[in-house]
Amino acid sequence: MKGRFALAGSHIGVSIAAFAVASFMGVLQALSIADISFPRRDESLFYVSVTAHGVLMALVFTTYFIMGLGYALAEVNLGRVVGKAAAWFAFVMSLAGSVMAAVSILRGESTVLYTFYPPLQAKPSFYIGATLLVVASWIWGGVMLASYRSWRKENPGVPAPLAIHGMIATILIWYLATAGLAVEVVGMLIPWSLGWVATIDPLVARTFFWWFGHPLVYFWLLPAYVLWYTVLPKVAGGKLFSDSLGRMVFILFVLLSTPVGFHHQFVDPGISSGWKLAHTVLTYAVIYPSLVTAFTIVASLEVAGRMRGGTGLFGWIRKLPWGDPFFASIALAMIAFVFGGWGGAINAAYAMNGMIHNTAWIQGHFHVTVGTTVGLSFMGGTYWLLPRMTGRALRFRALAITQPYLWILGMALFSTSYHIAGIRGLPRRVYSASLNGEQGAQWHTLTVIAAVGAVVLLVSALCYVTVAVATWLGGKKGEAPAFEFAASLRPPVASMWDRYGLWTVVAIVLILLAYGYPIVHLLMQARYGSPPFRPF
Ligand code: HEM
Ligand SMILES: [Cu+2]
Repeated sequence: MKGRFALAGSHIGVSIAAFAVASFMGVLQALSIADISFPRRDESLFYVSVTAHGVLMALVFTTYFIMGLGYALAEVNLGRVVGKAAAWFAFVMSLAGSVMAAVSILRGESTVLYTFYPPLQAKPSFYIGATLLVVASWIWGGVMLASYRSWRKENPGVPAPLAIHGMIATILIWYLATAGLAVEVVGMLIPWSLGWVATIDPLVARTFFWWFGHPLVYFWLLPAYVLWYTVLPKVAGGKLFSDSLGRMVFILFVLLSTPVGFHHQFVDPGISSGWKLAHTVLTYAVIYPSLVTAFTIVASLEVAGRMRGGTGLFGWIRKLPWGDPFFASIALAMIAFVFGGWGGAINAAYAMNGMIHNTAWIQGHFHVTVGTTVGLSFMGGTYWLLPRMTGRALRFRALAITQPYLWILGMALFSTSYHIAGIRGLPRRVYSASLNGEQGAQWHTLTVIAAVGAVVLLVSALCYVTVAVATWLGGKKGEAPAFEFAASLRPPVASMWDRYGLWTVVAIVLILLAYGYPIVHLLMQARYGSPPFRPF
């Protein structure tokens, strides 16, 4: 790893390691749900595994990749990372926190699933470990913003490079989101797990959790969008259709990501239906920037396909570089998002949510969205980043190019089956789907197909890890390819979308409007606490 990318590389290394471990767990879980036996299978191990897999995938794999990508983009686009000592300190702190939480889970002391809903109670080391990871990510955000400010002083009046604009939006969303998490974890969960207070209010805790939980989705998604907007059109051989639309999209996410959390709490009592409806409407509003993204990126790809000589209504599609691992990963990630977005719109519909709430549909859904749209974008991103950061050519290119197609195949089997099983009433997070007679039999075939999909996913995951590790350690050394970003059809112009301070204030006002009254109202009712539960 070249010196300037040591920071980015270390983060991406941790992310790949977490992904590798968690992939094995995912397959065992899918086998278990399908009631396929394997040595040492039991209920308690299943829930330890689901907790570890969820945390490692959704919190560790993603967050470390995002931090690494951010540092790499700052080096390349801003020519600097300001505050490297703080950044390394944060890296060590985040590692310490992640290891603390992971050990606590693997010892079976914190089987609380990755949503850690009370009254399920974990050991303090789980919550404190997670807090260290989040505080470290705040420092990462601070280092990124300081790097931007330092660049800004030397470049007054110029709009930030679009990749940096997208990362700044990601960081703003992260700060706004984790404010809710901090209230829940520091204000409620840690004192309760330390025994300082005897009971906890699950509904209040869950409300603060989902203040954080939905924007978390955009914390994952926006860095993927950064790759889509700024790298994909270049690799495809074309231009970005509109820089201004990209800038608008990132800011709309800053505004709309957070005030929507009640769409996860439709079945919770104590929150009035009027407020649930208000969050539903805002949720539909946050679909808009994703639709604009779909339009802009597909238009950019059409520009690329035509620049490569494609003609006719669809002829340009065949001209795109489907044999490039980065391109294929991102293009397939985008196709997955068509289905993910469709499912998400169903989940968010106040009335339809009742059909799928807490069913297997949900794991079908989020493996398409975070598991594929985000996950596959990050895997593709690794294929783009590693040769540029290390000066080593991609090893086992054939594996790298097969890998995204395998992932989509595996996910089609896995996710479609769980979607259908969910509609047929299979709950999520079950040790075995074959618990009840006739209905169990109906579910069983679907869960077996999902398990086959999981095995294909594991093969794909192993291809990815093999390519990454082999490139890193043994790729052929040579001239590192340049970090090149897409030019837009029209050059970027400074606009209101660059006014980060203003938009942050508007976002805070929206959050206060969406959450202020409902939270005060909740707290003013008679509250009852729950003692801790530890089923395992
Ligand atoms: C090798 C690929 C993968 C396989 C085979 C797999 C399989 C599974 C299975 C079977 C479950 C349990 C579902 C349930 O019972 O509710 C699960 C849960 C989960 N997975 Fe995956 N998964 C994979 C990749 C991913 C990726 C890439 C991500 C995200 C980046 C992810 C995030 C999650 C999350 C957040 C949970 C929920 C944990 C919980 O309910 O607390 N998975 N996975
Ligand atoms: Cu949500």
